[in-house]
Amino acid sequence: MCYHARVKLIAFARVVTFCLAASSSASPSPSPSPSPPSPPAPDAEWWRGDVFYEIYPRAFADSNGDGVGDLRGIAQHLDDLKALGVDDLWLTPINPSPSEHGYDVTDYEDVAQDLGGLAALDELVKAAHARHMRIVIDFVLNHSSVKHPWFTAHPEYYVWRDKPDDRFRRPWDNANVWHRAPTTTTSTTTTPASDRVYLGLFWSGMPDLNLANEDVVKAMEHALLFWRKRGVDGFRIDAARYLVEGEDGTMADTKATHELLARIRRDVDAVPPANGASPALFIGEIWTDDATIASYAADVDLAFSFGIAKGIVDSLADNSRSPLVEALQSAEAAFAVGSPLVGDARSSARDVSFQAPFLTNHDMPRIARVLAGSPGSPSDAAVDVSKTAATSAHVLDAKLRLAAATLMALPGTPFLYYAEEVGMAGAAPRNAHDDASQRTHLEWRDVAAERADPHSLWSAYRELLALRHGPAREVLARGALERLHVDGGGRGAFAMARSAKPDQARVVFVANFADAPAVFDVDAVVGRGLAPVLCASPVAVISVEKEKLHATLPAFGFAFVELE
Ligand SMILES: [Ca+2]
Repeated sequence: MCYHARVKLIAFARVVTFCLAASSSASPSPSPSPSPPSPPAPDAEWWRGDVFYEIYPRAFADSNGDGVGDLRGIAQHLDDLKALGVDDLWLTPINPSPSEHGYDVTDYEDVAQDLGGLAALDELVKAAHARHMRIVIDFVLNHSSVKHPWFTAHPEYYVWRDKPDDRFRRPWDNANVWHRAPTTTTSTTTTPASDRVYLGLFWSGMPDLNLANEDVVKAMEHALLFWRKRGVDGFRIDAARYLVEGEDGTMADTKATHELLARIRRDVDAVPPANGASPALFIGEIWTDDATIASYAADVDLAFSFGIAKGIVDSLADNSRSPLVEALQSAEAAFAVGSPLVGDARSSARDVSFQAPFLTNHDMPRIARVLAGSPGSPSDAAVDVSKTAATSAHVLDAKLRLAAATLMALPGTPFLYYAEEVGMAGAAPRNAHDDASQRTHLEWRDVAAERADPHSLWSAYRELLALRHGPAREVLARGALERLHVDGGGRGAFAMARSAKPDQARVVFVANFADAPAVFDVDAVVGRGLAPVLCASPVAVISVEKEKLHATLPAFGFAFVELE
């Protein structure tokens, strides 16, 4: 559904079809065979320009038929991900844990046996590096499982009070965060239930680690270096804004939390990479407003753009550009110092490429479910062969393509959530806490069918990811973003420019978030009549005349246009 054509619109009609991926010199070929081991020169910020793919390992691919996805299953599908255009992987927690999601860790220096253990991780890292792909793992720094041996052997590793301290509340819902320790018995000790309470921000099963205790920080740094020695390329720091509480009950964004993040990155970076690892990437889960996210720019390398994610999904749910525009305005204010490509000397940390935009992740209803109807509605799973259902399936498909296009048009390092590229909707959640519904099993026969169809959503994703590996790679990843005024077109009409340098080549992204066709002009486009369309939805018509770009887009249509 994407096409690549250079169209000289003013001088004379000339259409030369070419493949951006094949013309790329900026990245390895997306050939499905393993690339020869000639790694590119080490880049301290290798992630800039890459496309990441978040995997929930237990639902991705099962290598041994026990019904549980595992790390060898991921290794077997690296070439499939490479063919899609994925550069690097983020794995949600792989450590031993009593839960399926794994965010309550019982051993920070081991891999769960059902995922294949440490040997499988070593194999996966080696197989990924052979393809120039990097592996980033979830690192749960804020809390452990209540079943971690530390909880009984080292109570000083946790945060205790004689009675609940009501100054400490859970920030997002004001819930109690103090929990009474259960009676626990091990082979050597029995710890009776006491009147003392421990801090557990998320739930009683995940006590917060006392990261003001130097012994705890040392233990966690030991674990980080354990993974680095095995070749792991980076860490997604879970709950990164909640690490160290203030004495007064401040739960988030304390000075001590900033200092801790900066320190562990410095200490890890001081150890040379081993086993083929690249310089370590630290990405923060800092789920809050953009200004606060930006305050972490000196502490971590990348931060997820939660506001942008909501803006894209809401714009598609509401058939309006407004939520996306508001999200971009917020990001512009937070990351106002511009782009490294534009040459702003102050931009080293707070530039636009600090952002890691995405659509949805493992903590959210999947985008295909949100856009198909209200999340949780049991009726959306009903089979309906009426014309209405067929139409809505077509609309959903178009919306998912526009979501992916918008994601690839934005600055920073984009993250996909596994199976978004095949429109997987996940299960209908049974209640508000049923987050397992976002982590349903990927059906590989569905992927195979989508790959075989050049008009499928998977194929659209492949074309869009190719933009990130073609000549526009640098400007899309690191260029400045300028929202452009649109003249006409209704509430769905949207335009922005991505610029490497002022008054030089730039990519203009035009889109229509409404459910009816849109015809509009984009002002302030300095073109010279040459308007190569890099990628576009079907039936999009773009022309450039008299310094205006004229767009005719179907419902949920889009186009990437390169202006020279
Ligand atoms: Ca398995």
